[in-house]
Order: sequence, then C-alpha cells, then structure tokens
Amino acid sequence: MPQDREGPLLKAIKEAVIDFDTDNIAALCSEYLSLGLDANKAVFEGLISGMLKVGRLYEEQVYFIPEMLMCAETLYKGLELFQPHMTTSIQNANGKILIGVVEGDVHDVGKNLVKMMFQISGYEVDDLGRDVPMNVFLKTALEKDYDLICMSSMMSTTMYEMKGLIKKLKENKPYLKVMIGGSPVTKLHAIKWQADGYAPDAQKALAVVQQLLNTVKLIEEQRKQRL
Ligand code: B12
Repeated sequence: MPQDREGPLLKAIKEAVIDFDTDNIAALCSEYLSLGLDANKAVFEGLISGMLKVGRLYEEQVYFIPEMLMCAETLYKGLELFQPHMTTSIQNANGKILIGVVEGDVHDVGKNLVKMMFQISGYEVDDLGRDVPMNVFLKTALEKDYDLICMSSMMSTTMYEMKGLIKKLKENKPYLKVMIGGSPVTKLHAIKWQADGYAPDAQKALAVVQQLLNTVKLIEEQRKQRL
C-alpha cells in the first residue's frame, strides 16, 4: 500500500536534507512520487521540516555555513522534482507579481517557495532573485505595471530594508500593494511599515494575495463606474 510508505519516506526525505545527502535525495523523491503520494506534503513535511532542524543545528553550533549550504542544495534537488506535481486550491489566478529578497540577504528558499505557490495558482511572477539592491527593486517595481510587490527577508538585520523600500514605493505609487514576509518579519512590522499584506508561510501567502488582489480589482471597477 502506498500510504504505508508515506510516513517512512517523509522521514527519509527530511533526514536527507538534514544529512545533506545529495546522492540519495532524488531517489527518495522519485519513489515518493511514483507511489502517487502528495507532493505538497513532501515539500512542507519533508524538505522544509528538515531545513528547520538544520536551523536548530546551526544555532547549537553543530552545523556551520558549509553544512547549511549543502542542506540547501539537497532541498533544492528535491524541490525541483516535486514542483511539477504541486497543487494549490486556486487555479487560473490573474495578476502580475514582483518578488525578491532584500539587499544584504542571500536566503532564498522561502522566497522561492512563495513564488512557486503563486505560479502554480496561475499568477505571473517576475523574480528579482536575492540580495537585490534597493534601487533595482524600486526601479523595477515602479517601471512595470505590477499588481503586487513581494519582499522577503530572513534576517533581523536585513529586514529593515523593507521599511525603507515600502516608504519609497508608497511615495511614488501610493496605491501599489506591497506584501512582506520571512521568518523574523511579523504582522506588527507589516502594520508599522504600512505594508498591505503579510503572511507567515507560503500557503497562507496565497490566501492573502487573493484577498489583496480582489480588493484592488473591486476598487478599480468602482473607479471605472464613476468615470
Ligand atoms: C539555509 C540557511 C542559510 C543558507 C541559505 C541558502 C539559501 N539558498 O537560501 C546560507 C548558508 C547561505 C546562509 C547564510 C547565512 N545565514 Co542562514 N540560515 C539558513 C537556515 C538554516 C534555513 C533558512 C531556510 O531556508 N528556511 C526554510 C524556509 C522555507 O523558511 P523561510 O525562509 O522562513 O520561508 C517561509 C516564510 O518565512 C515565508 N516567507 C519567506 N519569504 C516570504 C516573502 C513573502 C512576501 C511572504 C508573504 C512570505 C515569505 O514563507 C516561506 C515558506 O513557507 C536558517 C535557520 C532557520 N531556522 O530558518 C538560517 C538563518 C536564517 N541564517 C542566519 C545567519 C546569521 C546567516 C549568516 C549571517 C551566517 C554567517 N555568519 O555568515 C549568513 C548570511 C548570509 C547573507 N548575507 O544573507 C540566521 C539569521 C539570524 C538573524 N539575524 O535573523 C538564521 C536564522 C540561523 C540562526 N538561527 O542564527 N544561511
């Protein structure tokens, strides 16, 4: 029975990330997929769960930068295999989103997951990558006609970049919607910095985007009716 293998495989995938087992991760993920098991579950309960443990090992000084890098590499190998099989509750969504990790920050796993969930749902996403200079973020966001700008930061030191960026964006385009996230970022930061949206993880991000973009559409329709 495939279901009997689900638990052991999820555990093995998680452990492969923790042990940076780049040799075996592909085989484990392929076996999981060949059994028709849920790819979303494998990503969040296998790969990401493993990465959270890696963070704890770094805090305990068991792991250092090279180990964290290899764990990220292992996670990305798995993600590549699972991505085509992932699903979301939203389909054929409409909207153009710009996403990037703020200047000084190279952590991009979270941003890539958020981006993936958006793309799977049908949103068009432009990705500026990681460690994006403030002026590049600002220029791109203002140049094109985006419905939403998403910023990610994983460090308490770099997250303040978002505050400045939101201020500049809003000065230039007051109605442009901005959403922020990343592990040190909270809803309180979003409120204080006048971001329009915040979500603690990629799954919740999707619901927030849908809500934000629906509001934008409603305002636009009302504006057109008044003309
Ligand atoms: C892997 C890792 C690395 C890898 C990154 C590889 C990569 N390609 O990303 C490498 C080795 C490069 C690295 C480097 C460093 N790291 Co590091 N790293 C990590 C680690 C272990 C995992 C990060 C991760 O991938 N998490 C998994 C993802 C899925 O979670 P997530 O990013 O939070 O994303 C979710 C949500 O936050 C949310 N989200 C994220 N972005 C967005 C955006 C939007 C718009 C929304 C709505 C939601 C959202 O949705 C995501 C998916 O559900 C964390 C520990 C941890 N507990 O997180 C430390 C950690 C982030 N690193 C840390 C540090 C200190 C560093 C270094 C400074 C170490 C050093 N001395 O050089 C450097 C910094 C380099 C730099 N300039 O950025 C600290 C940060 C502490 C702080 N100040 O806040 C942490 C917390 C470890 C620790 N406990 O001390 N790191």
